[in-house]
Amino acid sequence: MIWRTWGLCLLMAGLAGLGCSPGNDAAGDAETAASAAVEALKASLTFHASFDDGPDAAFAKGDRRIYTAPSYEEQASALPGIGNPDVEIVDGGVVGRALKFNKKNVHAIFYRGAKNAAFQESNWTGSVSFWLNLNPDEDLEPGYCDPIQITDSAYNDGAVWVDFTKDDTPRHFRLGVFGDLDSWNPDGAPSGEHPAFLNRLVVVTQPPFARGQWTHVVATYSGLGTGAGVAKLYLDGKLQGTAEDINEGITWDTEKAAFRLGVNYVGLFDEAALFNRALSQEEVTALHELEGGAASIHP
Ligand SMILES: [Ca+2]
Ligand SMILES: [Ca+2]
Repeated sequence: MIWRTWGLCLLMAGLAGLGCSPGNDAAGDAETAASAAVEALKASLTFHASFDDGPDAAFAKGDRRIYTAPSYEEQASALPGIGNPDVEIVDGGVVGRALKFNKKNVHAIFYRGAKNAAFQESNWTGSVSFWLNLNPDEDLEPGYCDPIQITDSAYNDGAVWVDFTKDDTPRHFRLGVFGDLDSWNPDGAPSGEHPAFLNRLVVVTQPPFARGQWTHVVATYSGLGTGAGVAKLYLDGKLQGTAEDINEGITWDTEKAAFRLGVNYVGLFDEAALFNRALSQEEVTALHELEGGAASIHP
């Protein structure tokens, strides 16, 4: 729209021999671009859990309810609600209230994934956004921790996730996006050490997380299932790295597909949002700066 307006402007200027205002008002241009980005976010939002009025999503294209099962092996027995006494909703979120994991969470706590994440087997494209508040090195218990996973099965089989590593000091923060396991790892070699796994990850070796401070995480993914998938990780609005050549196919059992929260996590978690597009840098910036969080971009 901006370029079209400019083009029209130049045309008008040429015809009338008059100056055109946009170039004289850089602040106005930035404001227009930011409000265009907010409108684009609004049109692409598919899910938002604020935790301000309880654990169910405030906006969702699919099922709004949160579910809990004792573990992901027992996901089929999940019931609505937060069924882990060590997870509660507290004041002091990045906006309003937030989810607090008091102890390492080994329960399955999740939202239904397929519609909320706008999944499709060919050209799945989207973004996930959320905020964390923890000191990873002091607060997490031993082992890997995945603040979010979007998958029907596991981290290595049709999944988008971020994790904190277990053996690094400080713990590294990583983005992983993988299609079907038998496609990217046909030999069935151990996934976590596989070169095709490690070379794919976006790794932040000195992540900025701190207790008492909210850090914004956005992961975008596009073209999954087309043979040319791409994924990007942003922290506090800044691009950290890009994973390219995500070539394998991705299939889901949509009944099992879930937006998993707080896998082995300890700390605060807030403002989980999903979009049906890979957000641009401008849109990630606009999302990062939204007053009032994603409630202000409900369609
Ligand atoms: Ca909140
Ligand atoms: Ca699959």
